[in-house]
Formats: sequence, structure tokens, C-alpha cells
Amino acid sequence: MSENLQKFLKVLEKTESDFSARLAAAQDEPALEALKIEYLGRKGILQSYFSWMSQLDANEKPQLGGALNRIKETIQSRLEERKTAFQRQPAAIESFDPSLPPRLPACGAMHPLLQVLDEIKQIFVGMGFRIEEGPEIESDYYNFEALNIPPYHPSRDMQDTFYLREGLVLRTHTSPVQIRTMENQKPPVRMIAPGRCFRNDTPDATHSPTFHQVEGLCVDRGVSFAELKGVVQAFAQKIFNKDVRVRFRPSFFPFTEPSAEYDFSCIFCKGKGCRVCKNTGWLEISGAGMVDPAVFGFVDYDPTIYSGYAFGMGVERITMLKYQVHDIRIFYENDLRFLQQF
Ligand code: 2NL
Repeated sequence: MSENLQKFLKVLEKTESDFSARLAAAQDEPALEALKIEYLGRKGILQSYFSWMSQLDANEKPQLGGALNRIKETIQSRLEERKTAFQRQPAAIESFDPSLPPRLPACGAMHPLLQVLDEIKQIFVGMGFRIEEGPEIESDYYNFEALNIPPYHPSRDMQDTFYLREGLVLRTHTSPVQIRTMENQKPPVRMIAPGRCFRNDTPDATHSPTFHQVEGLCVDRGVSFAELKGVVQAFAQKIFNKDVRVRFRPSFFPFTEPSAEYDFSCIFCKGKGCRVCKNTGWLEISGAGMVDPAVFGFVDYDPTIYSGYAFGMGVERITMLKYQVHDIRIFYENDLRFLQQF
């Protein structure tokens, strides 16, 4: 091979590696177009190499011609390849706007039931009640027996209570927490038991198989029904507003004697009568009463020395009134369109 041909083939090698580096640096289609003109154009680099032909013998001309054609085809196909790659991934780099504000992470919030539960707790803590908690799985003894609920009482029916294995139930109220507290503590007792309860109800607008209750209990010497009325009245005014009135109607529970159901004057019509209170002027809230001496017997409190009152309330019921929610099931559906309003 002549010295000239050797030199020319070396230049072609260098040209190809230069091109590779230039191609790698090309950021967009216009840059590819400029490279194409520079290397393959009519006045381009490769075209200029054809003038070398005259410096070679006739038998070496085909070798240079072949090499020139190969490098031309390589450059052409690599430019094409790069161009389709750019088109497949459209201008992502140029459309990035570094001045845009960042996307903030989605932030959770307290469920409306827990917000209201917190408010209820604060009100009672402010009146000197302690917060006590207990298990959601309870024994038959704590959920029924110690509350003076007899063996064939309807609330023990399979249709009302979720039974687990022998002797265990999902608690149907938070009263077992009060029994446990009285077992562990001598009077005076002033406590509330907030928590989740379960009943085997078919769900509808006012029933959910799981719901929340707050029960209160106060035991000491000389505790009276008048004190119960004062506490419920103070609670009504703090959770709704100062014009709310409270009334007690006689009722029956196995664990209290006497027993009552209590109502709040309608917070929507101020007692005048409306659709929500069905024109009665009153909203039924829950039940209360003086602790039955039989219950004291189970926890070894002497009913000749001590008396106490107890009351219950449904957290869902209060939340529904406070925020005008008309279907209890929506609290348990985890629909963000609902939850994000709180
Ligand atoms: C309701 C409202 C009530 C109690 C709960 C209670 C707890 C003990 C002793 C006596 Cl340990 N009573 N809790 C009292 C009255 C009503 O809940 O409507 N329940 C069916």
C-alpha cells in the first residue's frame, strides 16, 4: 500500500471518531442538521476528501473510494438513528421549566369523627374527668354480666352482638372500660371511656356495624342525679352553643336506676320545630342514669357508701348534627371528596 493511501485511511479513521464525539454532543435536531451539512454537504468534509483520488495510482483508487463510501454511509445512518431517537422522546429537556413551584406531597388530616372525639374529650377533661381506654375484644363478663345484663337479654342476641370464639365478643359499648377502671381504682372515680364499638346491625343511614361512643362515669359519696344533669347541660352548651337546653325522659337500662334518655333542644330551629327534629323541637342524644347498685356489687364498691351517675353518647350522632351529615356510612367509606372538606 502506498504511503499516501495509508495516510488517507488514517485521516478517515480520525474523521469518524471526531464525528462520534460531535454526534454525542448534539442536543437537538437542528444540531444534527448542522452536522449533516458539515460532514455530508456539497462543500462538506467528506466531499473534500474526493480530491485525494488524483494523488493515488489507478489500482488504489477503488480502495479509497470504498472507504469513503463506507464512512459516508455510517455517518448517514448514525445521524438518522439519532434523529428518530429525538423524535420518539419529544423535547422533554427543552420543555422543563425550572421556575415552576414544586408539587407538594399530599398531606393527610384528622378524620372528622376523631376531630369531634377530641373536642368531646377536651370538654370532659376540662370538667375533671380522666380518659380511660380498654380493649375492643371483650369477655362476655365485662361486656354484659358485670353490667347487670341478664343471660337472655335481647342485646346478647347473635343479631346484635358479634361473637368471637367462646366467651369473647366485640364490645357493644365502652361500659366494660368503666367496669375495669372501677375494679382497679377506689372512689372517687371521674372518667370517660371513648372508643370504637361494634354491633351486628344492617348498615343504613343511621346504623353502622362499627361506631364510636363516649361513656362517662362519676362515683363518690353523695353523687346525685342533679350533678349528672349539670354535667350533661354544660357539655351540650360547649359542644354546640350556649342556648342549647337539655331534657331528661324516664327510660330503662339494666345498669342504671333510675335511667333516663336525654335530648338537646334542636340546634337548627332552636326548638321551634323543623324537619331535622321532626317538629318536636328536640334531638334525641343518648341515655344516662344513676349506676345500679348491682353493678357496684360486681366491682366491690359499697352501694350504701357510694353513689354514681353514668351517661353515654354516640360520636357519629354528634358529628352528623354538627356538620349536617345525613348518612353515617360516609364516615367509613374513605372517600377523599368527603374527607377533604374537614
Ligand atoms: C345508651 C347510653 C349509657 C351507661 C351508658 C353505664 C356504665 C356503667 C354503669 C352504668 Cl359501668 N352505666 N353506662 C349508662 C346509661 C346509658 O349509654 O343509650 N346506652 C344503651
